[in-house]
Amino acid sequence: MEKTGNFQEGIHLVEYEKKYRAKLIQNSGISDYGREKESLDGFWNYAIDQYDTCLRQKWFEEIYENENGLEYPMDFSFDTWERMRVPSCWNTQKELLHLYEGTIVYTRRFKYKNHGEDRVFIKIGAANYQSVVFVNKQHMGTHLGGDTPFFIEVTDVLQKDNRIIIAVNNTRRRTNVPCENTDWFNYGGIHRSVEILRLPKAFIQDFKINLQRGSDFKKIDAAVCINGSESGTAKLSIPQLGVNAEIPITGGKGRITIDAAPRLWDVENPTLYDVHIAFENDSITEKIGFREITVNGEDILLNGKKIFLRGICTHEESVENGRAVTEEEIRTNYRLAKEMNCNFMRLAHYPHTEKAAQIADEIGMLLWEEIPVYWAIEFDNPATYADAENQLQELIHRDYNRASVIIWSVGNENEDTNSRLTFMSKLAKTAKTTDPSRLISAACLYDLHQYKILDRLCAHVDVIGINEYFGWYNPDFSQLLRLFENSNPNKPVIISEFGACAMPHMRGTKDELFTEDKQLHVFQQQIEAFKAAPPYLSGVSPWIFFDFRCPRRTNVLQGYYNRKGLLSPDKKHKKLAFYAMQEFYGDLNNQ
Ligand code: GCB
Repeated sequence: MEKTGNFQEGIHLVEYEKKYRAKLIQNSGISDYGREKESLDGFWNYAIDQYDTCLRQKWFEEIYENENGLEYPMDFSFDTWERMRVPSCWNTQKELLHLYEGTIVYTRRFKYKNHGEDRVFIKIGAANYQSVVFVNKQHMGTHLGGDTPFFIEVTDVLQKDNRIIIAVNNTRRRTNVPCENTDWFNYGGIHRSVEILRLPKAFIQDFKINLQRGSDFKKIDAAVCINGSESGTAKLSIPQLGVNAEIPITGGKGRITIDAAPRLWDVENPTLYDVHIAFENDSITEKIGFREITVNGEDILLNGKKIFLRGICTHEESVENGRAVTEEEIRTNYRLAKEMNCNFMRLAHYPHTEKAAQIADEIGMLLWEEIPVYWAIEFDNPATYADAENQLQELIHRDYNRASVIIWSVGNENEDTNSRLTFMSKLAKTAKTTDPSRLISAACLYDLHQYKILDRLCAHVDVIGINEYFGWYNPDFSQLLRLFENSNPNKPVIISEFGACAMPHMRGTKDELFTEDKQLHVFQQQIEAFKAAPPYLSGVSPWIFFDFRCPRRTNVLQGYYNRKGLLSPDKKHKKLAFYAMQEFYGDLNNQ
């Protein structure tokens, strides 16, 4: 559109975001587990930027003078801004920010000297939701999605003294994944670590390794993608298995199948091997478990043996740190899940930190990982699809080598419309093509009128997840058995959610809503139904491990928390239903 003589971009340009979104950072993953990295965590300067003035007025250009040498008044002064810890969720750091949604501009300086590396990347572990990144006055790119890592090459812009600026915006939007309406709290901030990677000219961008399905546990497939070189030879070694192999690279890619019979990884014996992969001057050492996960008819098989998934759903949250959970908090969750006799956790509803899968590999826990295609996504919008698919790819790239992860879930409780079917079946197919070694699932809704599994997406997944709230949102409990009898899924089904709210410590009769006794009663009925369920029932994962923050839950007992936890928000109090699940799972485990 033609601009008039008094048009001023900084205040008149309505679509100011467009140019930042024109340079999206997508699928930028670098295999980095087991690499040396330097941390940019710590205290960063920040400003609350409710009106997105950083992006509108281009603060990152740091222009203090006009062309006549006259000084401008500035709206910013990076080094004197207040400071906040990175990583963290801003909501937990300052009272003023407890409910804040919008943009916060983060910045810090860092020094850089070349130590012989050819290329330098910055990794941002996760920042919710839109991150516009600037280094030394240049826009490096914009990332969408609140929970997956992204990498930016900064080789050509680095100097001795550097400034990085990240404008993080967690505004809920109709077009985002998830959209503006969710049943959890919308934390904001750079909530996972920021790190620097120094790499040679040619480096291993992607390294994937897994036991080959159907090989009788005797073959390992490995694949590498090299950035910066088309040909050469990558070297793979697994000393404990006597493996020393060469992978020829052509067109930047190579793959190999090796004969090896590793001790299999499972929940009781989570055996991990040191795996080394090298290409020219680059090398990575990762701890890897080898296991096979398959479906046979209505059964899920782990290493060829039928397994029942004794699960629990969990959000990623702690009272103190919000979504930015610490390693100690993750370990506490796993310890409590094991105490409940779980072998499986559904990491709902978005990708949790990569540490979750790394620790699960180590301690032996099976995982379901999920992207936030939750409720009413804008299924007709190609940009929304691209965003969802990118989050899926970034997640798979990040956790492909984690033995603990057995299921990729492409979403939760979406209405069975045509546009949703196109959108989500395409995601399921993408997941399958990117990673044929795992199972694909989604948490679906049953048909509310016929009490039957009818969701058309079920045809596109390996394992069907069904969320049902008999005894709670649907008080007529008898219908659960009807649902089981009516359905003929011909594949494994997991009850991916069931549950009831209870205020920690609140007691009463089993008919009183929000008491632990009512929650226990619902769980007891559910457990009885599971015991009588058809053989296709291959696992259950109650909603949810602990009470979590939720702006939609405003009654006096809820206090902005979803109270369906089996634990209190601080994870210190175990509700009665915890023990019911512990007993049910304990009995199943001993069968
Ligand atoms: C569901 C959703 C979950 C909610 C839960 C509830 O079906 O998948 O995100 O938190 O119900 O408590 O209503």
